Order: sequence, then C-alpha cells, then structure tokens
Amino acid sequence: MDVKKLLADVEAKNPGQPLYLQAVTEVLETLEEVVKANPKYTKYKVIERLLEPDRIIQFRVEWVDDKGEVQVNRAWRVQYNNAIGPYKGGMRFHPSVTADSLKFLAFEQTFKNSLTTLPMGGGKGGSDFNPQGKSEQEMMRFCHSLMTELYRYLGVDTDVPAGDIGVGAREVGFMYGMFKKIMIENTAAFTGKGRNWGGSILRPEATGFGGVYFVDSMLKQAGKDIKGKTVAVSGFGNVAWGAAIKATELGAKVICISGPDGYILDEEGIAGEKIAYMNELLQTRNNVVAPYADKYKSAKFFAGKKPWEAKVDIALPCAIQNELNIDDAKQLIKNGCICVGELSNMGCTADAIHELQKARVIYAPGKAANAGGVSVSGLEMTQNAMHLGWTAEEVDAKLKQIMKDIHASCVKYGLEKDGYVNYVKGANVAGFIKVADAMIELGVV
Ligand code: 2IT
Repeated sequence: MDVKKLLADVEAKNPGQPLYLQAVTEVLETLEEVVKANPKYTKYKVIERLLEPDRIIQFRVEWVDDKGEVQVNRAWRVQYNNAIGPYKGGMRFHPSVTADSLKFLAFEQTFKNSLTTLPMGGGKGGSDFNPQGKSEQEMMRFCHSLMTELYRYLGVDTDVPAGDIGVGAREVGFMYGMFKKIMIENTAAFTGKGRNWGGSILRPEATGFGGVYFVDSMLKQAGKDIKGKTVAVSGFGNVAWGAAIKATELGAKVICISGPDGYILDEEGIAGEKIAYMNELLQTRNNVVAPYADKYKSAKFFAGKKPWEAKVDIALPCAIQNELNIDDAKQLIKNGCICVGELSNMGCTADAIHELQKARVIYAPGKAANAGGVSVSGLEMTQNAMHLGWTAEEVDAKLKQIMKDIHASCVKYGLEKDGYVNYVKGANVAGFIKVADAMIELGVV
C-alpha cells in the first residue's frame, strides 16, 4: 500500500477539503501493516473504494425568519458506507459546516460505528444554519423545511440520523415530526428522540458517560486510577455535561469547564449542584459559561481562553474538530497531564496527537472515546424495533460493556512493545477490518 500516492490522489480528487484529508491521513498512516499482511485488501481495492463515499446529497433549505425575511441555507447528508448496517450518524447545525467537514465526519463515523460492535454503517449530515439567537419558531420552520427534502433518503433500514452540535432533542423532534407526518409512520428513522416518542433513556448523557468509561479503561490499562484525578472539559453541550457527571461519579475532580466565551477554573471541583447549574446555562442557549463565576465565588473566568492552559491530569475535549492544537498539547504535557480523551470528533490536530504520543500521554481518538453516543443510538434502534423500552440501568450496563469491548479491540491492535497503547492505530485497524471484510464478502457492487 503506497500511502503517499493514495493521499496525493485524495488531495487531487478533493480540492479544498483539508478536514477530509486530515481524517484520511490519520487512518491510512495506521493501516499499512494490516493491509500488507492481508493481500485481499489490496486485491479487492478496499482502501480505494473506502475513499469514495457511497453518495453525498446536497440541497437548499429555504425558510422565513421572524422578521418575514426569506433565508437560504445549504444542507447535506453524506451516506458514506453501509457495508455493515444502515447509514447512521448525526446532523450538525453550525456555521462551520461544509461538504468537507461532513465528509470527514461521515468517514470517521464509518470506523466508529464499526467499533461499537453494533450493525451500523457510517453517515453524517447537517447545515451551515447557525442556531445561535434563533427563536423556537425559526428553529421549527428551518427543521421542517430541511426535512421536506431529507425524508426521501431516510428509513429504519436505510439511513438513521441523530443529533450533533446544534441539534438536540428539540431539533430532532421538529425534524422527526415532519418525517412522521410525510411518511405516515412512526418508526426508528431517527435517534436521540424524546422519551415520550421512542427515545432511549440516557441518550443525552451517553457520549459523555461512554467517554469517561473509556478513559477509566485506558487508565486501568496503564496501571492508573481515575479517582482523585483533576479533569478539564471543553465544549458547551450534552457531551461535556455527561462527562462531568460521570467523571465526578467515578471519583475524579472536574475543575474546568468552558464555553465559546472562555473557560471556568473552579479548584473546589464542579460537582452536584454546580453541574446542574452548568446544565441550566446550557439550556439558556446563550452560549456563555461566564455567569458560573458570578454564582460561585470559588471560580475564576478566563475570557477568550481555552481550558488546556490549566494544570490538570486529564483533558477531555468535547467541543469541535481541531480544538486542541500543538501548543495546547505542549502546555498540557508541561503541566503533567497524563491522559487526553477526545470526546469531540477529531478534536486534536494531527501534530498535537503526535506530540502527545511522543510524550507517552495516554491519548484516545474520538472514534473510540466518543462512540458511546452512537452506541446508545444503536440501542435506541434496537428498543424501537422490539417496541420495548429499557431502564437506565439496562442501557448503562450495555453502554459500559460496549465501551469495554471497544477498549479491548484498541488494545488488541494498538499495543506497542513498551506497553504504551497507540489507540489511534488500534481504533483504526479494528474499525477497518470489519468494514473491509464485509465489503469483500458483499462483492464489488
Ligand atoms: O458523532 C457522533 O457519533 C454523533 N453525533 C452521534 C451519532 C448518532 O447517530 O447517535
């Protein structure tokens, strides 16, 4: 396998798509060994086939804002690969959304979903629509309009979206509500649904919970304990909130949370009522974490700064791609950080990852560490198919087991001679093998 040539081809065929190239580079750099050892992957050109998504749907979304002005947005659904199950992945509403960002996310999702052990293919969608400052009515009109196009491509066995940045249970409700009306059916063609209409208990917390279970496994693997460790969490959404709850529950001390306006340092720990207040701030949708420091005198607010400058044992990026760069990585290493668990998708830049690995910081990529969210989505699909609902304990036990299994797969393929686990390699190889073998068994179609 000629990685250089493959990457040159990807770059030439996907001009102006640096995120997709970044995600592909990270994966291909770790697959050389497994491809060399298994000539079937070369014979059936699995890599070349995996570098082209099954299809990308792009469409216009037009809607009328509260002032009566017509607005136009662009939306996509990237159906990347359905070799092992229906396309599955979230919808992201954020001004940074482009064909490039969704393509990288759908590519990552393909390997992530394979790792979950559940039968889900990879997909992702979204729009450059900015939810910030939109009224509930504007949000509803936008979601309805988007769904009058997207519904054609969805279905329980075809493509099952969910939430992501800017899309929570409210937005899923508006989109799924229109889907249900058009299709005259109430099936599991969406996950992250509300509890009253088929949603799984624990889905809002799942990514954060799963991520901390994964971090716990990584620390145990390295002979360390999460108890008593200090934690910094970035991102101002469900993922960060769930991570803060679970990290606290397992005995760690969360001392940093952040929002788009800056970060909070609270050396006394952000637990109990303080986490509930964090969620209150999230629900206001004002995107500011600063009021936390007004309410709790033990806290300091650092405007416009990232939490990676704080001295912590564990860093959990939970916001967006490339939120942790090489300078942040160097600062974390200097401050004695022992573990970085990526709960955002591709949260670290490529050079940041290399820096962390070089310093033997325990590092897990998003496709492994944040797979708990889509895993509970998969469990939601199962419950819907059975017309049943599980208790929080049942869902949590299944989630815990899935994260343990993902961790074991990463160790299987990523363990190095000195005992350090290269989780990037482990996750990529384990995720790849299942999809690649399925593609070969399904023939060239
Ligand atoms: O990045 C992700 O894995 C998600 N946004 C969750 C996707 C899903 O289908 O639950």
